[in-house]
Amino acid sequence: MALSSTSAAHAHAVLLNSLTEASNLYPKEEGVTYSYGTAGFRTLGAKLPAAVFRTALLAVLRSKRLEGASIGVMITASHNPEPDNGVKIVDPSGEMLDPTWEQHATALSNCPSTDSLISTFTTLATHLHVDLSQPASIIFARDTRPSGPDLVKALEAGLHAFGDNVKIKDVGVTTTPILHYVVKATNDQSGTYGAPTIEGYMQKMSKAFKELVGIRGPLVPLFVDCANGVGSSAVDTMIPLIEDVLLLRPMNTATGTKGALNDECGADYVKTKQAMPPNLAQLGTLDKPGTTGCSFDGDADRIVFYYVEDATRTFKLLDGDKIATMAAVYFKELLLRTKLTGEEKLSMGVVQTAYANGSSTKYLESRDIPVECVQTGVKHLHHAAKKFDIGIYFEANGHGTVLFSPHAIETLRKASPVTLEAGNAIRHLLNFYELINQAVGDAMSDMLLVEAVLAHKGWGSAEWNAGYQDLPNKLEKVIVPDRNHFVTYDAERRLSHPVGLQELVDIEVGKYEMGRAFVRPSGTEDCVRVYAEAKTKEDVEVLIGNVARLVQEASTGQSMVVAS
Ligand code: G16
Repeated sequence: MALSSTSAAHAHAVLLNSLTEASNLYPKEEGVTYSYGTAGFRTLGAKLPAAVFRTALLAVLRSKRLEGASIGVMITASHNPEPDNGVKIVDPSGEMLDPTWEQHATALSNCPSTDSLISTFTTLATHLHVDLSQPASIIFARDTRPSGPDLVKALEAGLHAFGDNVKIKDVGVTTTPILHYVVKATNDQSGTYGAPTIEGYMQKMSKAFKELVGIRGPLVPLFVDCANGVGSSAVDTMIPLIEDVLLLRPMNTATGTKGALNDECGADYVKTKQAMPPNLAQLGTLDKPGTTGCSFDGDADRIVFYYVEDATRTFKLLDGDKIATMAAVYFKELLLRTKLTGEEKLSMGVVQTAYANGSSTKYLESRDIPVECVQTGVKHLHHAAKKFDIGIYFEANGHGTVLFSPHAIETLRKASPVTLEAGNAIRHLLNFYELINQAVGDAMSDMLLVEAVLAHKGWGSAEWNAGYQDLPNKLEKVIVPDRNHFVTYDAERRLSHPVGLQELVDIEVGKYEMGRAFVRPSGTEDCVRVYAEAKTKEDVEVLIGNVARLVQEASTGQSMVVAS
């Protein structure tokens, strides 16, 4: 029943009063500026309560604007060090927050006082056509960081301030991709995506994985470095569901040990250092020929694999590029085998970022697989991948997934296979669709995707790695007084600011065979990232050192002279 205008005004006044009281308990610290970046707000956990409280307000506005659709809120700082934390909003489809709303999150979080917060909130509600009397639904979760419980309190304070027309579901301590899945499944009107629970997700994945492996199992056991993070609970849940086809051996599961999260372990460590976690190396975990390991990051949305090469005893990394290339070549084969033609023919492409190793891009292009380069950040890759019927996107750091368009699913489900082989290929593709998280990259589902493809190919890690050789490469962090002075364009491959720096980088890059380097401000840490690759390791070391020095000089205002 519609409220009379007097009671609507009264309800509005009560709401603003309640928000005011709650907000007074979470004042914004002076001198802190929040920016909704690559993956939401990220900074020291101790500095975040005000931003989390205000994120609750925006999440409720978004849900009300979308007629009560469930919105997700994840409290995590993923790969960042343990004292950091973060918060991000998940849209009803399970995807990242609509980018046009990011500025509203930033605006609310930076209001200096409760008065300005309430005034910005009401302005936003009007401007965004939000009916505040609408119900809302919020689903949230957190990772294992020590600052998590206090941030959950801040979030709940914001949500409870709206009274009982906000439905709240706490998924608990879980991984980021599980939260994305639960949000997507909750909003799925058709009810076909899966049960909106952790168990529902695990059942769906394990069933598809076992069907894909079939008589090819049992597979070689796999060591899983959980980064001492929340991924360890997801691995524990998965172990009994698939142990008859694949034994998972979890490592680095010390979620209760202070300071252990992401410390000398996890996907970011392995990718950046190009080495396995020291404790795995010491234990000789991967010494046996044919043994493979993988590392999740702190919230289990990234994965990289590795093994020790028999002949040379050297560490070999299989990163996001290697996952994308193997998946692309295999899905292309499956698509050919379906024999679908005409309107039923499905398109496929790969989306990468500037960090993709040059060899991976060449490898895909040489196989006539379309490749697109976009800026860092899952939201950009996800968006670009949706252009294809089967869109494969991975960042080199191991963050990614494979998206199937509604057209692809409908076509595969309705197809009448012309041969047994075509029928099998269609069945496999549909099982991969069930296995792979369609909302966001998930270390668990990507791990099973890799294992299933390897099983189908009859490959071990060495055969997987043989596709192409990575160009030697290196990634470095440079701490600068203000990373916002670094502005990029061309999918972050070039710099427009500081003026003149790009020209100096170009000159440096030009000195090395197959050289490439770029500079970009991080969206999740207070630093500038420098990437370089070249034909030899020695060249990479010199190139990255010189570019990092140029970045330092530019950031401290030392004169930049373009040498002739
Ligand atoms: C987040 C983003 C990724 C990005 C990474 C590093 O990952 O989701 O897309 O690659 O940060 O970003 P930047 O270089 O801008 O700091 P995660 O795993 O930390 O959520």
